[in-house]
Amino acid sequence: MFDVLKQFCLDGTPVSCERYGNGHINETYLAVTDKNHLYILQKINHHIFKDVPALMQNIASVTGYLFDMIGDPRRVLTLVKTVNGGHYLCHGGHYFRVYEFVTDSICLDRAESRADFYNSAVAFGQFQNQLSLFPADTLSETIPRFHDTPNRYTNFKNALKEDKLGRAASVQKEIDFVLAREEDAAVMMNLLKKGELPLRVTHNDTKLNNVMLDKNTRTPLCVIDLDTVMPGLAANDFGDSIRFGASTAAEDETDLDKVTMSLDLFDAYTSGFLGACGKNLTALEKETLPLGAKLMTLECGVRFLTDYLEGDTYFRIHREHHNLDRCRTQFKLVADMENKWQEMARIIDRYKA
Ligand code: ADP
Ligand code: GN1
Ligand code: MG
Repeated sequence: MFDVLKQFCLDGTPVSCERYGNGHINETYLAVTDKNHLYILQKINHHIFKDVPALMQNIASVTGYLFDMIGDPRRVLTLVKTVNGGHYLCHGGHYFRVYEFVTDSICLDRAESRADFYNSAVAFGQFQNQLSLFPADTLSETIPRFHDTPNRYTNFKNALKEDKLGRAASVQKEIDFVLAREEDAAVMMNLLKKGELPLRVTHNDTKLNNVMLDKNTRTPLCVIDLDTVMPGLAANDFGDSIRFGASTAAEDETDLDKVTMSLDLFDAYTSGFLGACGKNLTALEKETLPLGAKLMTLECGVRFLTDYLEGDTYFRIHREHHNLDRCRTQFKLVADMENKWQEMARIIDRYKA
């Protein structure tokens, strides 16, 4: 990695470079120089992001736009240029980029308090606001049909038909769960197709560990992991945050009794998100926020199950059946949301004004 780092304009000479973070997609490293300057180095997963130049152009334009607006490198993810003036490096058949490390920050896999989760909602709500006038047509679609849930169903059914590893027979319960919800899965995309929901510039991967909070005040600094910033639905950004952050357990918890969707955390997120960007959302966008939560969770479960059937080629796994464990927590959350549907709608009602 030192060969790679040499090709970027760093403050000092790198003295260490270690694997870092819990992302499922890219390979992330923390690099430190002899001047004690911290950087994030990432090997971009080009099997997933097939057009890296277009991806990096998206990130450079979005972060440049935000920097012009905000002007503080702790409050905007900041790319470090290569010695040749580029935004990324191609080396040995792999693509690399470097970001300024967001200093004096924390990045959480679980909210340690209601306030932490509220603050992550403010971060994503503000991000949505800040990009509300960004020219969406200049962004490339880095992963086509990323949150097209019916298309995720098609991929799932193909994987099921192929059943490459002979795993389908052991997951019949999960397969039935998916198939029973096929009609619901299309509702959001149908509203979009009918022109009833607007496309906005959205983040599309609004996990809690894609937000940096200030270490001392625990208030929002910036949103990171901008690989999937592209036109999308506001309710999906809301929903993906609920999926991950309002769960009472980790995404890969094996004791499903521990996995529920916390209404208290749902309330906290709704108040932070709508407080930050609610004035820009239409009545139907607000009304469909609970549906966004359910469909992002269902879709993610379907994606984990598909990957399990296909032999774990997409999401990085750390143990056998990891994707199946992840799928099961998602379906447990979906079922829990179905039981709490009225309460979720009431919470939205409370904050929508
Ligand atoms: P992935 O797409 O694999 O999730 P991320 O861009 O989210 O990759 O990075 C993985 C982790 O690395 C993040 O969850 C966070 O902990 C850390 N990280 C990423 N960028 C920064 C940054 N600029 N400053 C500090 N930590 C970062
Ligand atoms: C991936 O990159 P990361 O770990 O923040 C995935 C998301 C999933 C998430 C599930 C580009 O997010 O879509 O919701 O895992 N990112 C991509 O934890 O597929
Ligand atoms: Mg991430």
